[in-house]
Amino acid sequence: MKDSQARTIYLKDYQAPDYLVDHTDLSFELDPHATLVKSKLKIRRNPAVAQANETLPPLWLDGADLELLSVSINGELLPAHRYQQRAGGLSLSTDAPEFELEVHTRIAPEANTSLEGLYLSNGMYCTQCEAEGFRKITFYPDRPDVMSVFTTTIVAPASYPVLLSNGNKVDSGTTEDGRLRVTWEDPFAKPSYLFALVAGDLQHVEDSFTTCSGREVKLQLFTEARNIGKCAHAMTSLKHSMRWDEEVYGREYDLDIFMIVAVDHFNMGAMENKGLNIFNSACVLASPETATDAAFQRIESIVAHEYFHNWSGNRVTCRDWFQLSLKEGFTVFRDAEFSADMNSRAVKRIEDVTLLRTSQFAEDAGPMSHPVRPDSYMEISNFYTLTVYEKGAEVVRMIHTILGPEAFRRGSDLYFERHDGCAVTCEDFVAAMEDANGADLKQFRRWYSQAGTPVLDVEDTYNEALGEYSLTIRQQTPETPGQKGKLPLHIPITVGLLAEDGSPLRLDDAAGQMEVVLHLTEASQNFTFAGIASRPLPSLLRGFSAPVKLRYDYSSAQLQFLMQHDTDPFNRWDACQRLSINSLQTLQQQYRSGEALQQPAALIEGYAAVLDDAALDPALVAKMLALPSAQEIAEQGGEIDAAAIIAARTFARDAIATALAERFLTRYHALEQHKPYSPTAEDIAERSLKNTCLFYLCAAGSADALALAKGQFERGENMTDTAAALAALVEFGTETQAEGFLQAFYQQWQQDTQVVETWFGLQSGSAKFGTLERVQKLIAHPAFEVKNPNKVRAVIAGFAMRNFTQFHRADGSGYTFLADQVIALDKLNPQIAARLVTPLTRWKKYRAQESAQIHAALQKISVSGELSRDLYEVVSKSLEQD
Ligand code: B3K
Ligand code: ZN
Repeated sequence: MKDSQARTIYLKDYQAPDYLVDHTDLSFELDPHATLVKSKLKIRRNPAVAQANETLPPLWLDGADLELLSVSINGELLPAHRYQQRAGGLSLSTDAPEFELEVHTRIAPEANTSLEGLYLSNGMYCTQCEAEGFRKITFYPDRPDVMSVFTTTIVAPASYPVLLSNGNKVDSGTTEDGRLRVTWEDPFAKPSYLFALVAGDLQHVEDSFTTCSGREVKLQLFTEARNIGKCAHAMTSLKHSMRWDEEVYGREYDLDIFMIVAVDHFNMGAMENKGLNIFNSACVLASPETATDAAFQRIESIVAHEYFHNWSGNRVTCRDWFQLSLKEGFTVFRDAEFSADMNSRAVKRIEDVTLLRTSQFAEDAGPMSHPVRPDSYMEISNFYTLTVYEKGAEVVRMIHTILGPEAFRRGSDLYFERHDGCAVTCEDFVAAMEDANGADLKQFRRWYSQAGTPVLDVEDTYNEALGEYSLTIRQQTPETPGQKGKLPLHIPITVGLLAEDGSPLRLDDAAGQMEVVLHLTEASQNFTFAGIASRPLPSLLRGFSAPVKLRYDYSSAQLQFLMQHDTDPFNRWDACQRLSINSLQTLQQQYRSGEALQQPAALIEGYAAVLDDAALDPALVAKMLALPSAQEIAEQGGEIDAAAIIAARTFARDAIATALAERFLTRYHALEQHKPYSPTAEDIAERSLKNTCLFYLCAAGSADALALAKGQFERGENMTDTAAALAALVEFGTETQAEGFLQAFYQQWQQDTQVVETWFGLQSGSAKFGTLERVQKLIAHPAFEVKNPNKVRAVIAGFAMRNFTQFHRADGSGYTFLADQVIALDKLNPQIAARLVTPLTRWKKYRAQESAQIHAALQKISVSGELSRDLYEVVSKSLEQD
């Protein structure tokens, strides 16, 4: 492993830029192998750092993988001694505080497999510049605190009729040699990471939106011709987002046009480039026949997320990349609230909390653990993490809980007003929240700087004579790499109390409300409720009011009681989760001590009651009936014993399936829909419960159940039902049957990229069918493309991250396979390689044998040769725990 890559950048070393760029004039002559990029920059000394009578410092321009053709200042070619090309950029000496710099470079989009900078996807030119991709396009001060007004001219052959960039189209024509030429002007100053360019033979759908002040905005969604029928849902989602941001945050769109482009080759979900969002096709294209309900909902939330960035990210941006959560945490919070308003609030919250508990908590306890605002990084691409995004959103949510909705809105209004057009910090966000409300968030700020998931231990006492009920809550945050001696955090804990008959108690101390937010600020604190006539049952951390692990010794009977009576739907689900986890832990102990596994009676009873409760939202029922994933069970603490987890979970699933088979069948038939597909919350809820029932019915193994699944598969009414039936058939049918259904599905859908991705994922993630041998075959399949991150995610990540059973096969072959894939991918796409290695980073948590095997796989990567900076950072930090 090469360690010259180990350049660490620290937040404490931040310095304001020496020079500003007032105007950026770019021109592109597109060619797959030799694109000519000319940039003209109006540069001036940054007055904020200039000293009187100073010697001007050199100008630094970042650049990577560029062929430098020429450098001119004020129209004169610069002699070679005035500039130096170094690793990572260009340094120029200047003799005036203000000048025009012109740089010509050549780049090869065709050869760019990192999908950062300018590259080709199915013959279409597109860009991805966040965080540091612009430096692969031209030499530039590629940092978010340099904000410039951009003009972009694109020249391309006539076979690329659509030429797009940020802002408004101001000119177009044809060059003397017959090429097309278009010029775009973006009036809003922006950092280089928000620059975008697209060129291709694209179709589009068009709509319009009238803003709250009456301006008409043109909305366009561009795709390759074959996908033009899949744009409607994204367009509707965009219009809903635009309206919601006006109504909830008072934010109006600012340009006359808003464009979205779908591309097949993309490292993540989407990108919020000013006025020209670029999306991974999988996160924008949908039709009922080809996309599942989950895809419809994902599209709605990502379209909203990118749109919301126009204010939280673009108009107000980050000073430096340590502040990434300023835009990402806030925007995730905004999109989560939007989705909650559009769909079922409880279900959205459950999904977000499941992600946190399964993956963010693991990240926070692993070798890459970092605070929401990291202190250092080697490669910023590695810090687009669940901690920065999801925990960051939880931090914003806690501010919302502490201040209340009206005060939060006053804070966000002040934040946008104060910092419009500026590049600012997380501190500026918190300060605006305080200043708008005279609030004190001094201790709360520790959430931004302290890593690790806090653990809360709760005990209670009841004094019958005084009618007082007390909660004692202790907090403790575990040590994380490089951070010892954690301080107490300000943690808002929403609590309700249930009386013996299940009714909610009015809390005298909370002005007769049914619930109260307790502010835990000390290491240990006591909270007393007066006027309580008999011992209550506490409903703690309602709505998951803080991203913590909460321990309270509930009995199974108490959890079943909460499942039925809690007025907080999230906590009803959470009680069910706790009951499942307790049952699964007992089963794991039985497995480890070689005993016969016992029926999880309390869990079956609890599930039966949930299924019998006709008043419960079917979506919530489906969530309650889903056993925690193996990965989530693994995160419960202690040494991970993969075999015990798999045995316990499979046993519990089959026991539930057998015991409740009749109920599942009745509910399945009652939920069959005889109406056209619609992605409404109600219909999605019904389908999710129906398909949960189908899965359990097939798990119980009767031929009738498989026939039911076969019928649903063959009717093919919508992709949600078809894919759910296929998943059940693959998991519980014979191998020959599974093979047959998968073949039939592929035959029908092989022309559709998104469905083929679903098809790959169904196989690689199957506990029974997704063996290593099968995954190796999928990699050799003609539809697999190693240069397409969606395919890599569907097959390789599907196996390594969503197929606990096969990935952790006892011979360790899954680990070696992943190591080999990561080594190969690193040469093509470092960002994807560094993401894919995640399952190997937690080697320390496993039992001795697996731990040694995973460690060996990491070592294999580490000695495989020169690694990218991305992969080097993750692998070296993971091995440092030795
Ligand atoms: N801001 C982009 C993420 C860019 C990731 C760069 N490696 C998408 C988003 O969060 O909206
Ligand atoms: Zn974002």
